Amino acid sequence: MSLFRVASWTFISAVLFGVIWTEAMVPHRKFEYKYSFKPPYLAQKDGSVPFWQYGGNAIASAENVRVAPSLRSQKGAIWSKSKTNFDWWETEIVFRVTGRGRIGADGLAFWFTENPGAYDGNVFGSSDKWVGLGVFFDSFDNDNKHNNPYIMAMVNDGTKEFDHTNDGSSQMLSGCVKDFRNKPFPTRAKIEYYMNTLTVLFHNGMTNNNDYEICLRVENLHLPRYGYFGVSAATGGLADDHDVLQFLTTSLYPPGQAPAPGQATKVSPEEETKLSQEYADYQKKLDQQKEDYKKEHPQVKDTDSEFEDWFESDSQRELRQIFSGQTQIYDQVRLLSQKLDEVVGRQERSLGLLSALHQGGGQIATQGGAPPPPQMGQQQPFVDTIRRHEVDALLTNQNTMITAAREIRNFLMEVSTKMDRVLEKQDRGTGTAQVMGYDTVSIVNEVREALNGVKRDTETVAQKLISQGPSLSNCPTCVTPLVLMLSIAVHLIILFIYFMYRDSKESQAKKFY
Ligand SMILES: [Ca+2]
Ligand SMILES: [Ca+2]
Repeated sequence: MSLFRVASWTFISAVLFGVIWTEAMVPHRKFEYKYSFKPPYLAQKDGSVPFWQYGGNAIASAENVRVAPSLRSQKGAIWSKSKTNFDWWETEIVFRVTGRGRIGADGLAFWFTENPGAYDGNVFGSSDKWVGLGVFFDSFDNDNKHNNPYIMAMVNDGTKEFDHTNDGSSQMLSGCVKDFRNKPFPTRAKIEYYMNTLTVLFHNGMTNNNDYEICLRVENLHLPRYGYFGVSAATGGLADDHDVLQFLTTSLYPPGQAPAPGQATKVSPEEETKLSQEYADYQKKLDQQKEDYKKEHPQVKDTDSEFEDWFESDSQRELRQIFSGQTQIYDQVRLLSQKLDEVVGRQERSLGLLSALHQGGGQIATQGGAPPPPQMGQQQPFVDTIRRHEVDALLTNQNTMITAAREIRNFLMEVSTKMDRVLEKQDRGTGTAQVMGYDTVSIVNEVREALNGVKRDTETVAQKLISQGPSLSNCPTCVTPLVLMLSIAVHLIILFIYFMYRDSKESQAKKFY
């Protein structure tokens, strides 16, 4: 009893330890709004994005940041205004790369660097020789290895120049071929840097689900402890729209190192006054803008402008419904394809079993006619035709027919010997008419008898054949044609001999006259 108690306590404590250990491994997460942007109101009315600075050909709207538009040789970037103050982080970028061309250019880059880069640089719209991490979504295949669109990560210590002609293949940490252009839903990337391990996950935008795939993972990586986040993009001779819809940063803290709530939100007095001043200014600006708007559009009611963003237009709703419908169709098609694969697999298996059975059919039949396996399904009746009793019936029939054929052959031989005798007598040609007449009558009688015998035999064989039923009519080894041929041959021979005999008799009779 005590042993059992000890064992159960050990088990419980092990489970508890496991739970605690697993929970202890999960990092504490905190959303970092200063390193994030997302709609609605991504950009304010004056076009600025709070906590971010953008430039080059980038344009920010309430819904997204068009980092580079689909025009030739465009470059743009958006950089966080402040440096991070956390060691580990995860960033989710929701973006769209769309263009009318079958291929596009140049691509989009995610940055985490010691200093913010340029807005019109050489590496996907930002600066070369950076210090930190760049994750590139490279649309254009510069090295002609047919491996683009490609996602890759590269770390630079400020000395290396990006090797565009080889698509950076010799400099990258790791990468994966993933198509991110022209997808029905926005594509997403999750870039995580936690405990010196970089993980890049990718969502291909084919569904609205949360199914990320791993693209790359690099361990023992050392990035600058604090840095700036950025996104840049560039077009070349070919051009895509490069839109970032969301940039969401979360700081990660190992268990036990989570920031205390007070500490996390602690701000210096100067910053506090600055922030409250900024807030007051912003509020004032907003009120001013509202006033201006009312003055400019006196006929428009307040509620309209306030609530119009809460409702979607007919076309937006239609588009959303089409998208959700397509997602459902896609899921169903995927499910159907899986089912079809299963069915095909099962059918192939059934066919294999069936052919094996068919080949070894006789063998199986002699083993006692075991019923076919239940998975034979609809093919069962076909296998049923080769049961033991049927094989037996077939063999009996064949034997009967062989015997009948033998009897016919014996008859034929008898007839032929008798005919030979008649011919011999005819050839001699010496006997009297009387003798000849008597002989002829007896021979004719004999021939008639033989004919009747053949007829009887043929009839019995025919009756036997009919009584065997239709199953044998399909039998490839039946003797029916043979019997028929033989009987026809016998008839012909007898007729031929009879005619010969009659002719000779007539000629003899003529001689007498
Ligand atoms: Ca390239
Ligand atoms: Ca390439």
